[in-house]
Amino acid sequence: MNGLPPPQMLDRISVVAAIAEYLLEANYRGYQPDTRKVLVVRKSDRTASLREAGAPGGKAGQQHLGQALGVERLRLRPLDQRLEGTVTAYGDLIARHHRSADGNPAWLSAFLADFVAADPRNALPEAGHPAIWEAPLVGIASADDALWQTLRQPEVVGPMHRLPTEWLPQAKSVIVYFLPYTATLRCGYPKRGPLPSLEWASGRKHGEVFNNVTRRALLRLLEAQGARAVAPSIEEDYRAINMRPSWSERHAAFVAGIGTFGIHGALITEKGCSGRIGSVITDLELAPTPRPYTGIYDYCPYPDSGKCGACIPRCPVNAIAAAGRNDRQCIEHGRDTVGDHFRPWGYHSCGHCLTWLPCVDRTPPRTAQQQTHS
Ligand code: B12
Ligand code: SF4
Ligand code: SF4
Repeated sequence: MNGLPPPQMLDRISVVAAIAEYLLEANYRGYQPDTRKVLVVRKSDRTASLREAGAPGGKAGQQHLGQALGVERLRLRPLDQRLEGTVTAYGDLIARHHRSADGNPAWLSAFLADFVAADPRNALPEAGHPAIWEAPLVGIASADDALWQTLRQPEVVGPMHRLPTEWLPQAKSVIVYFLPYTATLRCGYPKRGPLPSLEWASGRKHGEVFNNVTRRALLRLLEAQGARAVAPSIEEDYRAINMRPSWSERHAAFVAGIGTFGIHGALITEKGCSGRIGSVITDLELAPTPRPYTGIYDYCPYPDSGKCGACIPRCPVNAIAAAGRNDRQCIEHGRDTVGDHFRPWGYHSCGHCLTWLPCVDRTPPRTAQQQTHS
């Protein structure tokens, strides 16, 4: 297909991982996925028996799923019964991580690092199942930080951006993490041409599924410590209208001391910009991470000195310019050009501005030359 080798067939591990994920979601309070989800999520694995079998919902769906997997009777719990207190795939990991009474958030970084390293879902379904994410960077912001009000200004995000206390009335802290792509995914991205690699396109899709799993794992960890917690991006009433979200994880990361923006739009952190972001609001009092910057572009040399600018010619559709970004061009390229190319896999979205630039895996020096890393 399109000159690219077909992805490898689904194997037992990824089927088990898909079911484990489904069960976790099905038993997470308030989250009621369709039984078809396992089939839909794994459509990209190109397993004919799963794909072609069709996908009814409800009881028929469960029976059908069981048949497709060669299991005589697959019993999923009714969605209205929660498995409170039972062991989850990461239950033992949660049991090993306890918060310290002084609000030091180091236990959160340790939990997330262990989770990303140990969870089998941090893997592509394709050949060799390489890991998608490395250990995340973690930052904490106080729910009272004055910047949350600033984000509501029209030129920043806008009035639809909700305060932490509008997501969780008792909110005290906002936990934000940055998941860096592994070097395998980053370095496999083509240096030239308009398209990402198959692995990157897959990592965009399955990596965000894993990001959701991570958000939920963090909720579970906090709940196990007796705290309340909400992950706005997976809440039912989260919205992004005209590309303006009711909760911006990139801006939340800025507030939590994780990094500043680059002119390409992505957040640049000490581990670079090549990654995705997740966040959880909690009523736990945690020590905020210092913000070692004041300006919104402090980690990108271009606005101050005109140096670097490597992301401008790297964008295949000229969506990045000194004068600002053209988000429509970016959407059309990701949806139409990349989406058409990877249609049989159901993948889309470009990542040129997260690869082969001086800021992809580090904060560039203020006088960055036009050089490429890893
Ligand atoms: C809408 C959206 C898009 C839209 C529009 C992009 C945009 N305008 O931000 C489209 C579809 C084009 C898009 C594309 C991509 N996206 Co997108 N997208 C989002 C989404 C849902 C909201 C982003 C947002 O807040 N937009 C609002 C506008 C206002 O943000 P902004 O223009 O960047 O903000 C500027 C102003 O605020 C200004 N500003 C002015 N005054 C002040 C004052 C202060 C104090 C501050 C802080 C800022 C500020 O500075 C900012 C930078 O210029 C987030 C998920 C989320 N909920 O956070 C993901 C997200 C931003 N996307 C992400 C990614 C990875 C991508 C893509 C690489 C696609 C992909 N492969 O996944 C491309 C990259 C495009 C690019 N160069 O940025 C990641 C970013 C990771 C990172 N390292 O930063 C996010 C966070 C998803 C995630 N959970 O990880 N995306
Ligand atoms: S490539 Fe250079 S100019 Fe572009 S965001 Fe990164 S550091 Fe800034
Ligand atoms: S994701 Fe691709 S199209 Fe969009 S701004 Fe980045 S390089 Fe350009």
